[in-house]
Amino acid sequence: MTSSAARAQIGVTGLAVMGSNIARNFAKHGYTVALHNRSVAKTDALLAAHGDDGDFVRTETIAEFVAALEKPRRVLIMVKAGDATDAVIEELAGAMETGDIIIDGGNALYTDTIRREAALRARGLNFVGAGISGGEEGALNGPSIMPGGPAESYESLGPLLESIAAQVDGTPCCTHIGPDGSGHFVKMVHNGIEYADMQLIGEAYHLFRAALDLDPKQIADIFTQWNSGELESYLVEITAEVLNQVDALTGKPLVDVIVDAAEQKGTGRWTVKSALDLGVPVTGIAEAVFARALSGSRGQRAAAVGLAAGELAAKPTDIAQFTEDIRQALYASKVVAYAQGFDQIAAGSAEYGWDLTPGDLATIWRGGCIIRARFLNRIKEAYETDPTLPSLILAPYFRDAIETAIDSWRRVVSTATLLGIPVPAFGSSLSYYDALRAERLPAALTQAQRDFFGAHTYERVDAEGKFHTLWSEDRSEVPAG
Ligand code: NBP
Repeated sequence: MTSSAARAQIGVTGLAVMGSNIARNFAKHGYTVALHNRSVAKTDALLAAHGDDGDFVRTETIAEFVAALEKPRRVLIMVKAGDATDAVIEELAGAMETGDIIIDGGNALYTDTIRREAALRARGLNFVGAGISGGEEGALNGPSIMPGGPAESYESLGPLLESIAAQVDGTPCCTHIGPDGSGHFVKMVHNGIEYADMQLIGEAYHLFRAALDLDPKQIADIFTQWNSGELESYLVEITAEVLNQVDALTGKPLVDVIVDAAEQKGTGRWTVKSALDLGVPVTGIAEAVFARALSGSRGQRAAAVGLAAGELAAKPTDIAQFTEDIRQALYASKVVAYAQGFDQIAAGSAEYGWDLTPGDLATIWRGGCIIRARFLNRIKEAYETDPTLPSLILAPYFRDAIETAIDSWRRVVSTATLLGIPVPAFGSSLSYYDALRAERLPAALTQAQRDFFGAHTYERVDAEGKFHTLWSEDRSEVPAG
């Protein structure tokens, strides 16, 4: 650790778990990193433990911190998202100069990022809202980074970010996403997909236990096996590790001593709220968020235990077949979850004029982040072949995969229902698929009802224009004008 003026290529303020690991990552890549934290103790703790990782500049005040940076200055904020981010931005902006770059690497709500970018642009500063995925380990060894903001700031910032990002097949898991809030929007949807993926894995696990009476160790072996096939992914890999874990206190599988009430920190909820505003059916993500909420309704659940289940069917006897059915159902449902997430990204892009490239996102999610998976190569290829795909499930590879999976998928959803085992994400994904491929939907009846009680009008299949029926009179039909 040395100190001299204006020589650090990057500054990191906010040195908790994420900030300290990203600062170390920059330093390990040969950059001089200026360090700052509200309380100096964290800065000193980082230097004491990892000062040898590279060249750091210790600073105590924002003025010292800004003075330590070469121009244009690049400052990465890694503080608790929300008011803290605004407070830090305000302090930094007062000390920085035209053309300097402030990067928010926290989990900001994308509408906050849009607001902050506009405000800082008006003050001559570049603001980059960068989604960063991968948790502590990714931050240190290579995260997936989704930077939004002005394209010109990426020219100066991009090479640094790309060098510390995860690399897959020689390609960094970082690219300029688009203007203002697009980076945080994409990170938000990424987290939503993560929710869906985890819920689907949870449902597969629950079926193994409740329908096939397998124990966690046996299920871990199945997930390990799956991880060498088309389901290969970080989440499937860690699921096997989690299920193999034994509780040191009781000797039981650790998963059995963990309370079955899941938390949600907010990004899943944000994804669903945004999808509602955009009118995009992200049923898999929504079911995942609601499933966590239901699991957390512990009082209600305790009161409802033992309610009638009705007559339940016999459990499957062909374990190998049903295991394969679950694998297929998981894969097909996962395709649906990603298809819905990419639909939301397309809708956000259109709404905010971001001109996002879906294939780029599949590329930078292949490494560093929680949803990294072999399967993302297929998504990348699908969008490279046809960037205007109406839905991912229409890409030949995924259309064929679902065609292969469909019988298994139906068996899993129907068997689960007959056994009284909840599979909200498997079930809603299958219904979504069936609705999307249906020639006619009951929405015609909905439109008729709306016209009946509210004169909302409807369109006809055989004529242009809007129509209204005088329902309670002679049922005659008149153009709505
Ligand atoms: P936290 O979210 O726990 O935030 C702690 C940091 O914020 C400390 O450095 C703290 O300073 C600073 N801070 C707070 Br709190 N209020 C402040 C204020 N008013 N002014 C200045 N600094 C303030 O840290 P984290 O878990 O490392 O996450 C950092 C960001 O990265 C968050 O936005 C998070 O959502 C995001 N993120 C986290 C993960 C993950 O896996 N944890 C993954 C991806 C993104 P102090 O030391 O003085 O209290």
